[in-house]
Amino acid sequence: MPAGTVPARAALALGLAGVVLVLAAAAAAARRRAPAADGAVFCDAGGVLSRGPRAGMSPRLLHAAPPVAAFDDFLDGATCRRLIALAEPRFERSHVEGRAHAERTVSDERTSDSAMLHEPPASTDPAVLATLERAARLLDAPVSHLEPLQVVRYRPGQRFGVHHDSFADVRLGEGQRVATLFVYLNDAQPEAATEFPRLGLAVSPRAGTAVYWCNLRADGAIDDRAQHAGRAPRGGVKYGLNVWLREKPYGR
Ligand SMILES: O=C(O)CCC(=O)C(=O)O
Repeated sequence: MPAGTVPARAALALGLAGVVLVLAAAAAAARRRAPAADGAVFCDAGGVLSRGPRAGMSPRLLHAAPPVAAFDDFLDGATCRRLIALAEPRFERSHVEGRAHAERTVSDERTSDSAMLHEPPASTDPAVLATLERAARLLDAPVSHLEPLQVVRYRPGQRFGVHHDSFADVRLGEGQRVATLFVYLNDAQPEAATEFPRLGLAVSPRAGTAVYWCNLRADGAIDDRAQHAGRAPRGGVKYGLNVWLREKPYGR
């Protein structure tokens, strides 16, 4: 059939539309991976998985899509013990955050204790600075995009029910929590797992292991599959550490 006939033009148009779609998808993916002009960062699981070994941390893929990875050698024992020691005198009843970060309330859904390491001398302790630097290296983000470290403690029966780390309504300059690194600071009972009910995944707490996941989809929408819970130990105590990556620099 000669070029220029109606079916040929239709095929050409379809082909062009396909190319445009592929290019648009590639451009969108690149926009989400590269730091934006305003310094915003996004979750990049592929980058984290390949960067880990270069930064001396071996990933264990716990779930493929969406990716959830464990880095068993994220923190050494001495750093874990130092972070617990810094947190002990600072623990208070944990809060849950409302639709935006500023709204904080006590809830039966979160009965653990939390300690913020956001003020000197804790915030300038070498263990805190080294942990922030290590997380920033793994995430390939500036330390300024990390929230101050938050240590959590669960005594027997204390728990954090199923929740999501990102906010339904983000009005603050630091933007959304795009990714979470949750680090176990001690070996706790397997019952005290971090559970992802939508993924059929439960991670047992082992000292020094960091679990990484994205809270948002590639288009920036909240990824419901990242819902998770901190289960209660039946005996002993579980210590963990939240390292949250924000889209934009976090106001300290
Ligand atoms: O305790 C856990 O295993 C998870 C903790 C958690 O999800 C949180 O503190 O936001």
